[in-house]
Amino acid sequence: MVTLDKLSSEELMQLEDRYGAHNYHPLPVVLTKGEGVYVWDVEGKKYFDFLSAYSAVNQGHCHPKIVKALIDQAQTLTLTSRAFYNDTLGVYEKFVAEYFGFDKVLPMNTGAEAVETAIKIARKWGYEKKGVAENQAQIIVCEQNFHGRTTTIISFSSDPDANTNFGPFTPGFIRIPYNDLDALAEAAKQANVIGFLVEPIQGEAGVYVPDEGYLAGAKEICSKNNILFIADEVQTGIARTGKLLAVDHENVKPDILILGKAISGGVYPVSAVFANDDIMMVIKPGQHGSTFGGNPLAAKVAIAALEVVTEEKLAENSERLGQLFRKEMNRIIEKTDLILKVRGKGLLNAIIVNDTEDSKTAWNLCVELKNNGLLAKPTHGNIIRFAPPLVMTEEQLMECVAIIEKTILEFKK
Ligand code: IF1
Repeated sequence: MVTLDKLSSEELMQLEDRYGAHNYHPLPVVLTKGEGVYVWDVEGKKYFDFLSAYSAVNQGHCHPKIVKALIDQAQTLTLTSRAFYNDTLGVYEKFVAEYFGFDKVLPMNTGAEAVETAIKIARKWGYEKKGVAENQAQIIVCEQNFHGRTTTIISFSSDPDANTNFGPFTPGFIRIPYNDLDALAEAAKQANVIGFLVEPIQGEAGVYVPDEGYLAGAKEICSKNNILFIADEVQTGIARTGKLLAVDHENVKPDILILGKAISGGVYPVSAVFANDDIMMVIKPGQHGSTFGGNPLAAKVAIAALEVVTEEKLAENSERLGQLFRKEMNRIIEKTDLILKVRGKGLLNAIIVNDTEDSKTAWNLCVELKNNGLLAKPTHGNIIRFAPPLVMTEEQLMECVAIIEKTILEFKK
């Protein structure tokens, strides 16, 4: 019999391997505690977290204000369902709609659910406002997109891992190259197009930052063709890229905005879809929903998490430290052949390792970074994503740069 408080990392990894589905391949580190920019493994070793739970813990691990909101509300009322009103939902909806500048919000729980919700709203708008013929609506998406794991979302993925043997797929999507306004203009001419769903920076594709002007140009093409610009900011939103939203870099206002992850500071699953009334009001009672969406815990946690973003000026810090980080990475790149380049915005960055996509070099580098006290994860073979919590200080960032520099310069393939 296993007792739960005395297990080693090795034993805990074996438990996951034996009893959990093998849908992940984690780095071999077993975490037990987090605080701010740090996490600790079960043997007590301390690390800088450079993943931030895929940008969900932008406010830092176990932020006291967010945790307090969770605890206080958990002792009062957790879930009513939407069959009844409660005294937190409306307050949250007003707060968050004003925070992001939209008439209305539709609360959900996970990022994928919010993307599904946006697709449903856009389609309904297409039929009822744009006048598209029944079941003919098309949504434009991009190559290398990542929007989640549901059957409809993987239907328009270009990643074989995401969709092989998961068919049959949901029709109604047109895939075009990312960062290609000509391709968008061309696709926009096709019949029955009602939306363009896009990540302002492609995360899973390896922090692929589009050319300046791409988002503004895309929005313009959408407006001209009466197509909804749907921004998936699940990963890029909430100050991650140096502005509250990544679209803010180009002063673009999406018709539909999708948020998740850090809207709760990683404390509780909260996602949200925003739109103005002319779009959102196509959804009537009974046509969409979720048992947990917008529940009192989620509402209180999200308000606290967003207050932290403002109070602690996380967007400004992300912008400033992001500039410094890329400058330091470029300095290191001068000294080595191992890293080709750094790219990113704010504190969403990636370095490109000089090796083939199927090589183990990026993975092995991450193992060495871990041994040196910094946790990051490769994406797409030879790319390493660096996304620390946005509460990091300059001094801490420079400590991290030193770890990364030492690891890279000492690394042997
Ligand atoms: C996993 C990446 C990050 C997202 C965007 C929707 C969702 C995501 C733009 C769905 C989720 C995740 C999920 C995570 C890995 C991950 C990821 F590597 F795939 F790209 F963040 F970096 N839209 N992103 O990035 O949100 O349903 O998961 O709440 O383990 O699959 P979700």
